[in-house]
Amino acid sequence: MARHEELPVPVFKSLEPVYGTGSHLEEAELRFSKLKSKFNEFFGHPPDIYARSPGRVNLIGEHIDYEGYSVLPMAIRQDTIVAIRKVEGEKVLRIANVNSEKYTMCTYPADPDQEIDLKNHKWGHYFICGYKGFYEYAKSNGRNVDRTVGLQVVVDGIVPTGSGLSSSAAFVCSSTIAIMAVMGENYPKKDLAQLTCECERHIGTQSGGMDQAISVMARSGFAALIDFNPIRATEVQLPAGGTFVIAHSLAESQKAVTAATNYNNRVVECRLAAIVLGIKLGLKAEKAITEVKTLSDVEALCVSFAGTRGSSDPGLAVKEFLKEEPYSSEEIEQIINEKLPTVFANSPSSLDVLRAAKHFKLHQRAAHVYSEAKRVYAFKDTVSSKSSEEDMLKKLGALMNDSHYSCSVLYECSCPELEELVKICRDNSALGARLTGAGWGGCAVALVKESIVPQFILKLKEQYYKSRIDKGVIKKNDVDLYIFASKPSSGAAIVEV
Ligand code: NG1
Repeated sequence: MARHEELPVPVFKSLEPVYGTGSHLEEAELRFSKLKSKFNEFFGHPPDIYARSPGRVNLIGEHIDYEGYSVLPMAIRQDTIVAIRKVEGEKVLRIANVNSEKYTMCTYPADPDQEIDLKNHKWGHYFICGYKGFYEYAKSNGRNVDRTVGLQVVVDGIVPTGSGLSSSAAFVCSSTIAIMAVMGENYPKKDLAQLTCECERHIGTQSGGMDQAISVMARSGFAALIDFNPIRATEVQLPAGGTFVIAHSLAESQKAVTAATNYNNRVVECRLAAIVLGIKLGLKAEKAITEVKTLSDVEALCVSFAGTRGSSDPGLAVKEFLKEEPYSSEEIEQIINEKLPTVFANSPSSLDVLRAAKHFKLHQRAAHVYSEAKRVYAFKDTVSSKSSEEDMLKKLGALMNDSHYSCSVLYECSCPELEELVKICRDNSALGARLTGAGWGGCAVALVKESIVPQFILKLKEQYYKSRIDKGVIKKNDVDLYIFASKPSSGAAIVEV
């Protein structure tokens, strides 16, 4: 039997296989019917087809997917639905949103080769990522698809934006799949995971692939260990007595806007750390610059160095060869015998990083990546071990706490609001709590014993959200949008209703 990631995206004629039964199904039915009438309002026709793709919460493995390391997320119930209709001969893409006040209609030419105007950020750009990605994939696989067809689109997304729950990937994946479906195509899920990861980079972030992979490949009831190169998802059954509670810090992180100093900055720092380590461990500078892209590329060298000290921890090489004080550009250029803008000449977004950076913290970033990569396997091994559930939950919580410490202190992707929230989670008996997703705002995830979830949520409402409601940051009636328990949900689907 084919592994499930080899299969195409499932096509359903009803909503139950995606949303289950009960209140979630009722909510989905309402959304689909509202989406259909909005589509009619905008375009005077019903859509041809729908595609949906979920957001995700990353349980452990932060900022390591782009370094080639496995991560362990689960899909959440909140998703983006894209309703779409093909309009032959119109040569225009019209992208509307059910929330038309916040997201006004965007119009683009029906041209798969168009460049995305990054200096002028628009919400519709994420759809264009999917549009370009679909055609890039079709072209490289010799598929003959009409390149001039017009599209009418209405989007309904309920993954909170800027929250570290992958609203962007949910949007890019549902867009790509909707376009693919309306064009009469369907590709293996693992190819879609790869192509959506690559095409989201058109927005200017150097995305690692976790979000798209879990959004496309998730299976209801399971978290997944996601490996890269090649992309693969292995189901992970979580212990029944623990629940993951997601809580928004209410600090919005605008990843695309802050990329040069935050997300892409870390990608560049990791690459530089990897090149410097490679050189210190014996590679010729020229070879290191051309061949070393990620810290996983030099892991074997680091491990064999550690072997000389009776260890297998790549972190030993970090301690030995990367100084803790930040490096200036000049210091790195001296070690690698090349100008930094030359190293990154093919990557405009990395050049933006170089222009914005004052210094580079190579030691801290590499130490985070190698230790976080180990924690992912420790998490996976704990879940599949024979320990008692009590012990298992304790260990998972401790790993989450260690991950948070590393993100906060070494990777510096936390913020004061997340620190306060994580502390409140721990003070209220969470077994572990950490920031999730890119950080610099967005959500925390806490592992909580199933039996205390309602009290836990209540306490957080009192201790974190009440003062923010009083200050008018959020409305009292909306608080359940910002803190909720989550079970692993299903991945992307095409819906014909
Ligand atoms: P979010 O939380 O969606 O901003 C981002 C990246 C991931 C991963 C995490 C950090 C995108 C689309 N997603 O996630 O690939 O690197 O940060 O672990 O860029």
